[in-house]
Amino acid sequence: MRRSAIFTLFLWIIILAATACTSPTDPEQGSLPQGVEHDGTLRIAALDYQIGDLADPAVMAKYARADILIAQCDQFWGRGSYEGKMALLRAANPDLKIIGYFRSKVVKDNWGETPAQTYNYDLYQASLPYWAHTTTGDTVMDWPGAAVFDFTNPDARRAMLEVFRHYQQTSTNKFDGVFWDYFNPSLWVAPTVRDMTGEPDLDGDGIGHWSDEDELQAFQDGQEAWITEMQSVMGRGFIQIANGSRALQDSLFAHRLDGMFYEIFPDVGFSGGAEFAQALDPARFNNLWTARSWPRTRNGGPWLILSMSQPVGSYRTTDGELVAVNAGDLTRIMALLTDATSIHYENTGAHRAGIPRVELDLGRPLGGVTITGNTYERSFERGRVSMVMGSGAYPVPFDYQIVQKDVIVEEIDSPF
Ligand SMILES: [Ca+2]
Repeated sequence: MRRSAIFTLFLWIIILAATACTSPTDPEQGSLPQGVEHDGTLRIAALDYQIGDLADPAVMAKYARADILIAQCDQFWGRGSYEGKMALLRAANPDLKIIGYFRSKVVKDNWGETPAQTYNYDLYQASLPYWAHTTTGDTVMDWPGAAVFDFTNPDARRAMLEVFRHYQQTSTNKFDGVFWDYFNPSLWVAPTVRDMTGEPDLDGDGIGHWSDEDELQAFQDGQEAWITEMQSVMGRGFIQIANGSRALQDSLFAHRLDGMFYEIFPDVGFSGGAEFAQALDPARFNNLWTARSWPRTRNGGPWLILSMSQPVGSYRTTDGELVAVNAGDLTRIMALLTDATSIHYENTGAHRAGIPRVELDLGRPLGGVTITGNTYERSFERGRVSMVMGSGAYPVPFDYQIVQKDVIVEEIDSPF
C-alpha cells in the first residue's frame, strides 16, 4: 500500500473525552450523563421514503435492525396506508426510534389534488397563504413541482406545525421525532428548475434572496424559530434531526438539535477533494469528532447520520478480481472511528434501508483513535479497526481491515 509521507512525522492521539471540551454549554442538560449507551458496536440508521411491506419478514428485518428509522409521515398518518401499523415496528424493535420526515420550506404542487383531510392535502392548504414569490411575481420553486412557502413568517410556521401536531395527536402512529429537510444558510434552487422567472424574494422587497442581507438573516432566524417552536409543541423529548449543510458547519445551530444528516456523505459538509480525509482531519473545524460534540445529548444523541453516494463503483484486486464497493461499508468504518456517529446503511441507492453484509460484534471501543501518518487505528473489546487513507474520495477512499476475535471479517485491500 502506498503511504503518504506528508503526515508520517506526526502521531495524533485523539482523546475522545478531550473533544467534548469544545461542546457548547447547554444549561438545560444539567447533570444528565454525557454520551450514549450503545448495546452493540455502533448504531445504524435507516432511511426509507417508501416503507415496504411490514408483513414481509425480510422487509421488517431491515427496519428492526436499525436503531433509528426515518420515514414519511404521509404513509403513517391519516388515510396513509400504514395508519395503525407503526405498532408492528415497535413490536419488532421496542428500542427503535422512528422519525418523521418534514419539509421545512416546500409543499408539492400536486398535493392539492390529493383527497381532502389527508396529511399532505392539509399541509398544502395551510401553506397557500404563504407561498413565496420571485422578483417578477412568479411562484418560487426549489425543485420542479415543489413550491416554497415563506417559513420566515411566524404565521406560516404556526399553520404548518399545527398540521403536524394534529396528525401526531390524532393518529395511532406517533413519531419519536422529526427529520427536517432541510436547513441551509440560504435558499438553494435545483438547476432542473428552468421555467421560474425572476429571483426568489421571500420578503417581497424587490431585492433578490441572495443579495438581500435582511432576507438571508430572516431565513436563518426562521430555521432557529422552527426548531424552538417544534420543541414547544412536541416537547423536549421529541428528537430533532436536520438535513442540510448548516448544522454540519455551524456548531451553535447544531446544538439546537439532537443530530444531523450528512447527505451523500462526505460531499455535503466537506468539499474541495479528499472529503473523507477532511472529515477525519483533527485540524479541520468540523471534523466528525468535533461535530459529534455539537448536538445536544438528552434524547439519545448525538445522532450524526452518514448517508452516502450510490453506486460508488468497484476496484480490481492485485489478483485481478473485480470487487464492488458498498458505500455502507465505507461509512461504517468512518462511524467506527468516530464513535457516536451512527450510520445510514443503504444498499440500492434509492434511500432504502439495508442490513450490513457483515454484522459486527466488536464490543465497546477501548479508547480513542490513534493516527499515525495516514493510518487510523482503534481497538475494541473483541477486535480492532485499522484504516489507511488513500485518495479520500469515492470509489475507494481508503483501505481498511476489521479484525474480530482474531479473524479478518471485512477489508478492502486495493492496489491503490
Ligand atoms: Ca428580498
